[in-house]
Amino acid sequence: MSKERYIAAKQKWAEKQVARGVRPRLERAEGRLPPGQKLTEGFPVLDLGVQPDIPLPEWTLTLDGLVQQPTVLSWADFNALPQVSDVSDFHCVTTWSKYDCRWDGVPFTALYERVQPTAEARFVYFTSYDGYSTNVPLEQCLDDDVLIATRFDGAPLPLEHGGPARVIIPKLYAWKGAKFVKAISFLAEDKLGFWEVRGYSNTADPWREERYA
Ligand SMILES: Nc1nc2c(c(=O)[nH]1)N[C@H]1C(S)=C(S)[C@@H](COP(=O)(O)O)O[C@H]1N2
Ligand SMILES: [Mo]
Repeated sequence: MSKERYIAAKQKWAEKQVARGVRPRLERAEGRLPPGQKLTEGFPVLDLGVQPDIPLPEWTLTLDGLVQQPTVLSWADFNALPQVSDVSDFHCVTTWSKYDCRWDGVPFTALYERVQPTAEARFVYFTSYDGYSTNVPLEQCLDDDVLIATRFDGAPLPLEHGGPARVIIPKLYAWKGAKFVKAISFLAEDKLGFWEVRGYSNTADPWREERYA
């Protein structure tokens, strides 16, 4: 994990804090839909058939693995962390995309700062309250558009879309973003998640159509 990359992410995040509020991603106005995707106006729900309803007083987010400060955050602790607002497009591997999703929540970089991963940490493994899991390289989690969202389109994140908190990683297919997130582990070696062990791509770049391995 290069320090430079972390600092660059922090700087972009700081600029976003200054701008605050919503900043639609206009950069991709041209050719905005990734190959093989269709635009949807609705917001389909994809899950494993279980939507775990965790009462907020019982909700925790565990941050562990190769970190200097292993932490279990309560809902209050989590919401006391720095906040960010971001608008991004959402691409599901089943070929639907949704434009201009507005997410509010805690930037991944804030969690990174809180737990201070060791130099050995290079991968992140997410687990969820419904038994789901997924994995992403740490560098990609440090992009300024990666957050743990608690609000969608200005309202608390509904349970069906992963409330109370879900991971959003706009540059990857949406299965890389864990709904109902419960734990985030920092690892030296990559560890495949729920769909990754079932043949989905490990890299999941919608612009390269990395759907299945
Ligand atoms: N915990 C959990 N997270 C998950 C999933 C899941 O089944 N369980 N499905 C993934 C998939 S395949 C997609 S496309 C998105 C769907 O998010 P949505 O239901 O809000 O559209 O969540 C991802 N995160
Ligand atoms: Mo998906």
